Amino acid sequence: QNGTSWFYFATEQYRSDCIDLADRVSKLAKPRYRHPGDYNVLAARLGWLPSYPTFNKGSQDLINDARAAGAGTEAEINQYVAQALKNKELQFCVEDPAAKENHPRNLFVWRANLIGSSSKGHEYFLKHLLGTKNAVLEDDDAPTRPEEIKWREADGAGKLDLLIDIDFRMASTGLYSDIVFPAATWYEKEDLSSTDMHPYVHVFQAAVDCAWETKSDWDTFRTLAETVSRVAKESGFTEYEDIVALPLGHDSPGEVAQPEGKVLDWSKGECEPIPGKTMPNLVHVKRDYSQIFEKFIALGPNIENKMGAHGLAWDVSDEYQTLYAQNGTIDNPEFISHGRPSIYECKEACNAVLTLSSCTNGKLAVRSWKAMEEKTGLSGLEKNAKGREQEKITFDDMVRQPRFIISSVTSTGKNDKNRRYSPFTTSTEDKVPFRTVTGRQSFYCDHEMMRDYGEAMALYKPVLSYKPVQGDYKQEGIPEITLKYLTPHNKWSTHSMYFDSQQMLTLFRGGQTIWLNEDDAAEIGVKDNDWVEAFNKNGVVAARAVVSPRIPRGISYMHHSQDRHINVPGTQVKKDRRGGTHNAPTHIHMKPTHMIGGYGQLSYGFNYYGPTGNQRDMTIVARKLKEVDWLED
Ligand SMILES: Nc1nc2c(c(=O)[nH]1)N[C@H]1C(S)=C(S)[C@@H](COP(=O)(O)OP(=O)(O)OC[C@H]3O[C@@H](n4cnc5c(=O)[nH]c(N)nc54)[C@H](O)[C@@H]3O)O[C@H]1N2
Ligand SMILES: Nc1nc2c(c(=O)[nH]1)N[C@H]1C(S)=C(S)[C@@H](COP(=O)(O)OP(=O)(O)OC[C@H]3O[C@@H](n4cnc5c(=O)[nH]c(N)nc54)[C@H](O)[C@@H]3O)O[C@H]1N2
Ligand SMILES: [Mo]
Repeated sequence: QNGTSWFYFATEQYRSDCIDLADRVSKLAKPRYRHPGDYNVLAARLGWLPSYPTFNKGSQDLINDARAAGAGTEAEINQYVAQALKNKELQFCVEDPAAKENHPRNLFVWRANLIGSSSKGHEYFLKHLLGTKNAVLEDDDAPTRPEEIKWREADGAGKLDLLIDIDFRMASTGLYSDIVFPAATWYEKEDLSSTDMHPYVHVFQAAVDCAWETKSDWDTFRTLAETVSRVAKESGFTEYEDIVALPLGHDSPGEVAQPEGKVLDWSKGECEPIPGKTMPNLVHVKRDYSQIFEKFIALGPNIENKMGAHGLAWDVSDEYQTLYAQNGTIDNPEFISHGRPSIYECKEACNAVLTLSSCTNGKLAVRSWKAMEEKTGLSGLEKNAKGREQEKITFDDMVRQPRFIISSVTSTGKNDKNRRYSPFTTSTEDKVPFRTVTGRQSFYCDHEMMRDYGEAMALYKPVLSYKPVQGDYKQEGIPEITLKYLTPHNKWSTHSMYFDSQQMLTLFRGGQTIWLNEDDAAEIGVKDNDWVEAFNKNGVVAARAVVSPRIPRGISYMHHSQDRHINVPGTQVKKDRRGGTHNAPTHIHMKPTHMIGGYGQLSYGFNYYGPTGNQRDMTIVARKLKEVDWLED
């Protein structure tokens, strides 16, 4: 599931989305909808974006119903599901996100500080997802009600039953979680790291043992798998047939499923619902909760023969075979994974990745280029991995020193020891077609929705007109100023990390700050280091002012990202509420054109494509916080 859409609905932000798309469309077009959430419903329906929880009925119930109605094969069951959707006997959850049966219930947060750093619309997370104290000032005030989403009163009880955090810091997410699993730091565990910031892959190693109950992320998930499997056995909840609605993926046949970029909505009778074509693929998966652990600890059969990326696949069977000896095998005749290569330990899992990845195994890198040659009819691509066929980077190699990544088709660019990576060079130099509708770089994009929004060609678009607060929050004798509100990345932290380390706290002010232009600050009687509160309809934050001529007039800057545990006093605008974080005044804005799918480069790719959680074009009201009240709880 793409995060932006998931959180937009799970935190009920469609209720307060102030963007009216009537202002945004081309003067020559008639927009389908005015509310951005409606476009996301369309995107779920037409297979452009994933959408989870998916249907307002559990998969097993759905399959049982289909069988009772005479469906036998998977194709017949899919047909049943498509018809049930068409007849409106079945719904996508995004059509009714506030309905209890459509709520997400469990959420694991791992390697993210969701509630502190990434929660755009932070106060709505507190209100609707967690059902806890929050400082949302004005909710349910979207200027136009959605047409495709059922409007219900929000009960404010919070959707989640269980929030689990896995972290080595007690960050904001931990503060709000039901359970916190203490994680090993980078010097207490074995792990791999690679990034697009440099051309190396390197390892983490344990310099010291894990403190007390701390575990590596791998061991935490393995322990969880073991526990869930045990409980599944005890409770008899073992096998489950799941139907996964999979969007039309980039580099799959689905990317040419909706030709000419025409938007045809089966729910409006414009076409028939056909899985994988006019709606998502429906993929059947058999789950057995009693076997999660057995499967977790071994390398399974699905990658025994072929692996690949970007619509290509190549033989890995010989390399898979080497893992039997390298890692040893799972030895338990009762397990489905009996006799398979072990990935029980972190290091075994790391070595499985290194052995099977075309970026760390030269033989497979060459095969990946061969697969590309076959697909494109080009020759000579193999040379990109030249000289490295014999290399097989192992964990222990990298204990000695980090290693250069081997060039493979999994990236669009080339690199070698004398050349830094740069994207798309396989296309510009080797003539590998760009993965677009045309196979070329596209400047003109003829999808119907791109044209509706006047964006078939790149163009300038003015700042959104964002709705200011409506209520009267004025305070006698305290002047206010309305400013643009930007939240760029912090110079004194990496997201929320290191912000609260003693060294960093002594380097700059030591707490939350908001940067103001000196003339703007003077206008509201604020001097450098004074406390201010900044609010809009989404929430309120309290911080010390950094008054600087480097900030242009009319703009305020609050760095992303701080946590809710250092200098978070009460506010005047909402008396019993603490001023939250930089994300308290933000709100997710989604751009409909980012949701387009089923059309070449405009197709969904997991972790690659989908609407961004834009929080720009925001304004706040800033004023001096005369009284700094630290509140009692
Ligand atoms: N308003 C606003 N909001 C933003 C942004 C913005 O510019 N403005 N930027 C956005 C962007 S670009 C991003 S990338 C996100 C970042 O958002 P997040 O990724 O949620 O932010 P971090 O604070 O980096 O959270 C990472 C957490 O993982 C923990 N961690 C680190 N290593 C490990 C590990 O090995 N194991 C475990 N279990 N935990 C570990 C850290 O302690 C930390 O708490 O925020 C987004 N939110
Ligand atoms: N120290 C530190 N380094 C980091 C990170 C960190 O948290 N701390 N995070 C890392 C991560 S995950 C990311 S994504 C990157 C992010 O790094 P960048 O992409 O550089 O992002 P920002 O710092 O959020 O914003 C960059 C600039 O965009 C300007 N800006 C805001 N709105 C607009 C606009 O509408 N138009 C234009 N043209 N400019 C605008 C802001 O004023 C700001 O100066 O940084 C990475 N590096
Ligand atoms: Mo980022």
